[in-house]
Amino acid sequence: MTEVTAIAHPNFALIKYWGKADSKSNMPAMSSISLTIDSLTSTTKISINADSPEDIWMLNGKDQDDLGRINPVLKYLNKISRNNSGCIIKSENNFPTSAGLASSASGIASLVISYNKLFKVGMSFDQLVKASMIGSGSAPRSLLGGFVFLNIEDQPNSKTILEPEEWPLSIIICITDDKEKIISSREGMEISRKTSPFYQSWLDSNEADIQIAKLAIAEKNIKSLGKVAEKNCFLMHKVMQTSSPQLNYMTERTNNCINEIKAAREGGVDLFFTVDAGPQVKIICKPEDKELIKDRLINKPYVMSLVEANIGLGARIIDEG
Ligand code: 2P0
Repeated sequence: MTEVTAIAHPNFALIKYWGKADSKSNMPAMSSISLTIDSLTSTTKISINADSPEDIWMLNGKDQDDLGRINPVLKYLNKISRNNSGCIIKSENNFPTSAGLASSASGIASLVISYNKLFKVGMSFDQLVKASMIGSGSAPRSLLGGFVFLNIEDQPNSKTILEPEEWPLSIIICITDDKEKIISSREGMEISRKTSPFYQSWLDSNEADIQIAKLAIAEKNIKSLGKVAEKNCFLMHKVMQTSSPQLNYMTERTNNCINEIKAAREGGVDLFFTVDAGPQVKIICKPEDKELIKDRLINKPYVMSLVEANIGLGARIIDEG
């Protein structure tokens, strides 16, 4: 085997992670629950660098001068596999990078899975979780499909709590702006942890939100899941907006989009939304309501494009040779 290609999907958190317990292992300070998003993909092709022990990383066809957040992941993987070879890593995202669409989670998950296969490391699932977490605190969620619970109590553990086919919801992603964000999530989380007066109450509310969301998912109750997901999302943005400097990932376009979605809900459509560290709005709805919601949004001046998705599978190998 000289080359392996893996694919992973981003995930959108319904109960969110914003703040770290430990910046070295990149361990989140709270548990989270996410949905894996099938139509957005990160594909990573990895091969051995026969010419040098250096690692080379290309992202979306461009050579990266700096290995950035993949460097500590590679160091950890090299250590546990006792590998001294350099790698050539080619990553492609079929969606905007660093724009609040969780590209680092899917990018890192696909890297870890492909490395494990190429070097026949045979990592346990716990090791896959640890390796991905070093690269991105939300990446262990992209290892798996469906509704995923990343529990940080004791040993961090990621598990699917409902498979994609068990509750086939639709997701509509409203891209309102595809520019890269100015303050990365990593930087923003540290700013919030150190400065927001609401950070402690954000931490304190995590356990209750997790329990409510888990029950709503088990009951497949879109109304109660939506209620807790939106509450959790707004508290995270309140923490961001009360940080110093202020972190405003939501824009006027985001708010316009939310108002339109709320109007659809008031008109009787079962749906809810969430917004991450970027201006995009993610709508979760029943498949039969998807077209109606798209029709309401498609020609709005604050919507650049709409992307449809279903709940996706976990990270997996798609080619080896
Ligand atoms: C989440 N986000 O739970 C939250 C909601 C953004 C807002 O996880 O520093 O790229 O690499 O662990 O995982 C985005 O942060 O940050 C994120 P690092 P990551 O999805």
